[in-house]
Amino acid sequence: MLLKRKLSEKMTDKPKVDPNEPIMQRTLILFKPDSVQRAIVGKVLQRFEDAGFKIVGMKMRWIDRNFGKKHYFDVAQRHGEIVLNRLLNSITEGPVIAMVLEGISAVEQVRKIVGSTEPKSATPGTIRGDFAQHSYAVADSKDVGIKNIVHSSGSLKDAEYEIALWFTPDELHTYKTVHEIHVF
Ligand code: IDP
Ligand code: MG
Repeated sequence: MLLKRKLSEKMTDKPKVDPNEPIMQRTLILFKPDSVQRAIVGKVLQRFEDAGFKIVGMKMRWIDRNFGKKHYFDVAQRHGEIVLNRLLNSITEGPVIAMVLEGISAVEQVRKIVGSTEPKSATPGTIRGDFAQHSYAVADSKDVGIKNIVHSSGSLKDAEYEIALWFTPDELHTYKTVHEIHVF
């Protein structure tokens, strides 16, 4: 009986919220050159807006490799030089649209909406699962970066670093949306 009760309590446990992490967060999104050139920015952005995320900063920028290395500062260490090189080739092949989104647990929630890194493995219903199908194997065979539509910050710490890299404080805006009445 005791065991049963403990099990059911465990099943209904709410996820533990890290008390050190703010509930309202900002995260960085990049519409990579493949989504800009495929003209699907509006459809993809709609998913974040539908979930109630607020755009607090937005710009279009054609970055160079140096800036790309700053943004992807740990990719060589995590995935190797070859992956970084292909990634720099693809992120600099056209302009990107950078956006800062704000909302409840924005870093984690936006990553859920974006889906996992490889489109072929990304779950249907996620952006990468619904708008792309590229695989590591195909990208490797063509010596190109994987076409996965968007970037989103991987952690709160990364988000803070990336937002400061892409935006000055006066390019980020504070205003109210209807979501503050109906969603938050
Ligand atoms: P994420 O974008 O899902 O956060 P990261 O591990 O941070 O993934 O890697 C950054 C980017 O590097 C990915 O979005 C993807 O474009 C590229 N990348 C990562 N791993 C690989 C790989 O194994 N092969 C090819 N490209 C990769
Ligand atoms: Mg990442």
